Amino acid sequence: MTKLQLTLAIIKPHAVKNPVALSYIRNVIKNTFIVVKTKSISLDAENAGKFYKEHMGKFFFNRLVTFMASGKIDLHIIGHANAIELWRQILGPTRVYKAQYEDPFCLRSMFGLSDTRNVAHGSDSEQSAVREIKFFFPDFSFYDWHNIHEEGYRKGPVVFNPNLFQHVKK
Ligand code: FUP
Repeated sequence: MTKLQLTLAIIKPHAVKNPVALSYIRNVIKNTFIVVKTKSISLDAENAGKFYKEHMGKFFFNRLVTFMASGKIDLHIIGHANAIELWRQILGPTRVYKAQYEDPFCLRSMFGLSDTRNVAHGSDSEQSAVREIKFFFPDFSFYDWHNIHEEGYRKGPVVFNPNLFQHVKK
């Protein structure tokens, strides 16, 4: 069985505030991926800017940073054999109007409000996933994940703990 790949999912503020969107997205996540860690935080503008530093200087940078600091965000480290690509496929295209045209049932089509308020984030490569997971979960050990935990999550049994919104080994 292929090893579990990890990616970071971020549910953005407008989706966290919308109970219908949030419960739909959470169901998709927990039914499709192994949820390894979950936390909810408020990001300040400084850290939002650091997270999106590759977009510094772009026309939408200030809007993006202000938006990401406008309310709570939910962070999930999620695992699947093809986690990075699969989560981005479930999200759909970055731009919501493009998403609605090309893929009407992706998350961004159904719950996106604009190119900035586009529901959720997904890491775009293994390298980004490592950087982004370390950014938000500095205590998460990739060494322990690969050497101790991954096999147990992959082979199971695992159960979903709705209070933690995490899968846990049985
Ligand atoms: P993605 O990898 O799908 O998150 O897309 P990008 O890295 O291109 O963009 C990162 C974030 O910038 C998007 F999630 C939202 C924001 N953005 C805008 O606000 N306006 C744009 O025109 C494009 C992106």
